[in-house]
Amino acid sequence: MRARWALAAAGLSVELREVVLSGKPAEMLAASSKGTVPVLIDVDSRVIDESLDIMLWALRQRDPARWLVPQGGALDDMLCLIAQCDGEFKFNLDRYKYPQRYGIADAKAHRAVAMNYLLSLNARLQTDAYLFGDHPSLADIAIAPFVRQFALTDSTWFNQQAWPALRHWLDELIESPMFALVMTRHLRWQPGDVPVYFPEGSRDSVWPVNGPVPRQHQLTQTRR
Ligand SMILES: N[C@@H](CCC(=O)N[C@@H](CS)C(=O)NCC(=O)O)C(=O)O
Repeated sequence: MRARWALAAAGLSVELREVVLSGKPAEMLAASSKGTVPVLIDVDSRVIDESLDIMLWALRQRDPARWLVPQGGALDDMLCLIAQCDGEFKFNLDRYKYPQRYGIADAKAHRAVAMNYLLSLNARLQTDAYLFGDHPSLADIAIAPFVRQFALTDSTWFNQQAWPALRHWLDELIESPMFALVMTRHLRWQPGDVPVYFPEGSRDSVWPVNGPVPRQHQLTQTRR
C-alpha cells in the first residue's frame, strides 16, 4: 500500500501485476527470489523489492507534495522513525494480529509492546497534525498502513485508548481520496493479460493534472 501511495503521490505510472501470495507467478520469482511483494522493475530492468526503497525511488524523481522535505526534520529522522516501525513495531504487530500463525498464546503481550511505539507517535502528534510537521511526509505514509492494521485487529479496544491525536491522524490519512485510490482492488495478473496500469487509466491520460506520465514501470502487488 505504501509503495502505491508514493507512486500515486509522485505521479508516476506503473504497469500493475496483482499477485496472489499462495500462487506467486514465476515471473515475479524470476525478478526477485525473495518472494515478497511489492517488487518493482524499472525501465532499465533494475529490480527494487523493498517497499520503502520503491517509495524513495518514486519520490526522488518527483515529489510535488514535498514528502521528502518536511518542516519538522530531515530524511534521516524520518528513516529512523520508519525503521522502528518496520522493526520492533511490525514484529509485535504480526504476532498480535496472527498469534496462531506464530504459535503465540499471549497476543496481548505483543500488543502491549507495540503500544509503546504508538504512544511515541501520539506524543509527536500533540504539536503538529503529522509526524514531521503540518503536512504529510514520507514517514506518515510509510507508517500509517501498519498503524491501520494494528487498529483493525481490535478496533473497539483501539478506539478506547488515550491516543486521540493518533486516531485523528490515522483517520485523516485513510479517509483521503489518495488512500481510496491506493486501496483499489485489481484482478489477479496472468501471463498474456492486457496490461493494467496504476493509477488506473494513467497510460493514456495525463495524470496527475500537473504533469505528463513520465515513464512506464512494472510493479507486482499483492493479494493473499
Ligand atoms: N520489507 C518488505 C516486506 C514485504 C512483505 O513481507 N510483504 C508480504 C506481504 S505484505 C509478503 O510478500 N509476504 C510473502 C508471503 O506471504 O508469501 C517490504 O516492505 O517490501
